Amino acid sequence: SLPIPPPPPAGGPIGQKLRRREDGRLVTGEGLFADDIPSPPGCLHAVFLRSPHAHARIRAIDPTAALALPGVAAVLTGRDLAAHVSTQRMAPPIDGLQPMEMPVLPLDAARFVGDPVAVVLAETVTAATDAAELVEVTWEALPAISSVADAAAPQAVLVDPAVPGNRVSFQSFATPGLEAAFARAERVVEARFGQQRQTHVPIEPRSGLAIWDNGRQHLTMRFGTQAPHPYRTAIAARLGLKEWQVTVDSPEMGGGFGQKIIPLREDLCLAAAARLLRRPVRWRETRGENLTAGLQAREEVVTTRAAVAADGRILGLTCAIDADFGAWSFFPANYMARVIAMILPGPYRIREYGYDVAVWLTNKCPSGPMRAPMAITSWVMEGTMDAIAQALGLDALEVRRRNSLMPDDLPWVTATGERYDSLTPLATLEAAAGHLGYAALRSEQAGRESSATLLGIGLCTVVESNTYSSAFYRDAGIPGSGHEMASIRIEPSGAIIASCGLMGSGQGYQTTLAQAAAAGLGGAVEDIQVQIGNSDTAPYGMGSRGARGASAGGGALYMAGLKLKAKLLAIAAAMLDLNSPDALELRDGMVLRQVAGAWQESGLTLPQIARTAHLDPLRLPPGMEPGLHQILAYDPAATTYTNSTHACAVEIERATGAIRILRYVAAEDCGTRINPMIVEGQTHGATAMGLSGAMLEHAAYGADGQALAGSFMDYAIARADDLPAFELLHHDMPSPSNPAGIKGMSEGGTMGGIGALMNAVNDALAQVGARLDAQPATPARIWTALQQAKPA
Ligand code: MCN
Repeated sequence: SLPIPPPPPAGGPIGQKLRRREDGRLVTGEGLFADDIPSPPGCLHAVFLRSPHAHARIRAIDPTAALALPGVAAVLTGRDLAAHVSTQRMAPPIDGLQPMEMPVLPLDAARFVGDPVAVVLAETVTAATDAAELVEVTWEALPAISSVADAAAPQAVLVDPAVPGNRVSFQSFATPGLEAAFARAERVVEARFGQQRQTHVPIEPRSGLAIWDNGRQHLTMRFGTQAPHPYRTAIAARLGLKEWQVTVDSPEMGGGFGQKIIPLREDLCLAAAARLLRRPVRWRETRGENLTAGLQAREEVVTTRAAVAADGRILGLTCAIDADFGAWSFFPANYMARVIAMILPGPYRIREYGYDVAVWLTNKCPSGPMRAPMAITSWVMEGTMDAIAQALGLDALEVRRRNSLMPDDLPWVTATGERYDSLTPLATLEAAAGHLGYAALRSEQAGRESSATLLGIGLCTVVESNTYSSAFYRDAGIPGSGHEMASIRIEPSGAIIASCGLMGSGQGYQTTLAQAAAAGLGGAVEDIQVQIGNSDTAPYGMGSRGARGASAGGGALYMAGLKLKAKLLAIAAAMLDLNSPDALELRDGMVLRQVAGAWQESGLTLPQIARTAHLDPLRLPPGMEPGLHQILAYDPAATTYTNSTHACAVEIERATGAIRILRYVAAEDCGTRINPMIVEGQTHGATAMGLSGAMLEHAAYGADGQALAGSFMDYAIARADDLPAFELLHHDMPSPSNPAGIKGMSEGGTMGGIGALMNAVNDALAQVGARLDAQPATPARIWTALQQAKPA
């Protein structure tokens, strides 16, 4: 990777609370989302026919009646498409992973309720919907696997014939001294943590348009995607096209949360149908499809065993993770479950550690990455801390202090090899607990014995891994790169176009990426236009995911800006007849010159230099290329780790189990903040997502594998009045491994929200001897736990 340049100076564009430039068009209804794109002439509408069975053999599909309906152009099944879209093989070179293959549409069997088995293409959505009802499928229902217990049962039916015992991966790890740590423990404390299946719920479901230009043999995909280039690479590979035959042009995207990174099967069907039928094809996913057949995530059960000394210090820790990945995973399965185990020890000095991670297949919606795939981690670690405090009769905050990494411990390499070079967990813990008024709340709690409500205090310190350098992929054993490419182009008028491979779904990149580029370049933020989302005009990049946009994308643009500034200053020196640019600086688009130690305006502006570079090249220094375009690839030196502490107080009504969040504080360290206002917005959103999952959301299935949450009537998400006002504190320790000191941050709030809420609920329930060992903490479940605790 490139040498790390100096950090941006204070007072520059980085660190400014600028308002989001994109909001004007978004809040006035002028944003162009996929479904707003007018239909090109001849456009067909796609509707998918989906399996009503959790598991069933497809004996035959008869489209005759459907094809007879007016306006129906085609019905395509897995067998029709097999020759046109290659099968996806999931076989990353990871220990313990069973390879799996998935055709674009199933050939022989449907594996979950909602599995697409045919696509109907018609002149209108109504005709396609009516026709889909007329497609006759001869099903032979098979026994369905609806839980890990079913999957693991002896003689269980196989979800995928290639995966014996339904266990798609298993990984195990232990440090050599683990057993000895347990042998010398004063106590062994065990705890269980269950998390329910959830889904991403982007406000805009998946939608898009595929256009095949037969003359040019060229495909245009107008789908909202978080990663235009990997998306294009995958589409081209699956359809047997060269990447220059595919343009991915993402319109505005109404939320992604990990669901819109790679092309899913519907996207591929649209591309293949457009090419086969030589007509544009569009699709708008329904909410029901999105909830049951988009992608799901989070269904995991984790048990921990902590070997502890009498003072609460952890001598050794083990965890066992069972993850239910549904019928298939669109990302290497055991990476996502193993990352929970990898970062579980979080901010604590745990030298002896071991894990077992098993990933199971069931007849439920396939899994994929969802904001913080390791979301359960912080609750597990921090819930274990609370269990230790309870078992030993110690204070929960004190147990955390005793185990916390101290500033002198850095750099710290965890038992699993994660290297923390800057982390401030004790500082965020003290800040959040202090701001919440921890001590006063503890006294208040003790005085509530006869009250109608129970008071609970939840603490959760998060270590969020993000940025994910190329070294991370190598160490995790999965193919992948962590680099991002940036391009900054300055046109003759001085207009600046900044670009990289990210695509936003609400992160405010038009603003933050312009700030990062401006900080490097010395241009004014308002003179920089950020153009992203088009695979042909943006340089190849890995896209927006894993909280890497700010550090990798922002870092790349900052560095490209610095390089281009060096050229601008060299040109300025030539224009000013100076021998060297050493005494020149560019700030806000103006060239400054140091004279007798003071900076003075030189009279030259960035547009004047740009004009010279493009249109008057003979004035350039000898040998310099005309023009102003810098492209640069930045592969981050390391995975960054961001820490935060979430602390909340909740009140639980004993008679009903209703929860009210009284106070919510989060103290965070994400290094240099490009835009503090956007960081706060992301913290609000991520924390809301965590709280919503911990309190309400459940992609529930029946014992027969039937999907039970197909609308917002059944799948509850938090509304504004379910959520508290967030009190945010910041503690910024710049990352030494990032050129601008940036760490990512947009997933930690989800981890902290879950942990703080669940720990607060359990802290309240502990007053009466009850505990919830699984989310969601709905009033009904809390009430049940309270009833069961009564006799004790
Ligand atoms: N930021 C900053 N300074 C920092 C860190 C971040 O100013 N030190 C800013 C960034 O410039 C960026 C935003 O905060 O505008 C988020 O940055 P980062 O944490 O790097 O995350 P990414 O840009 O990689 O975004 C992806 C991340 C993920 S993984 C999911 S999932 C997610 C999320 O962002 N999905 C979102 N935030 C979302 N927000 C919305 N509205 N919608 C989604 O689908």
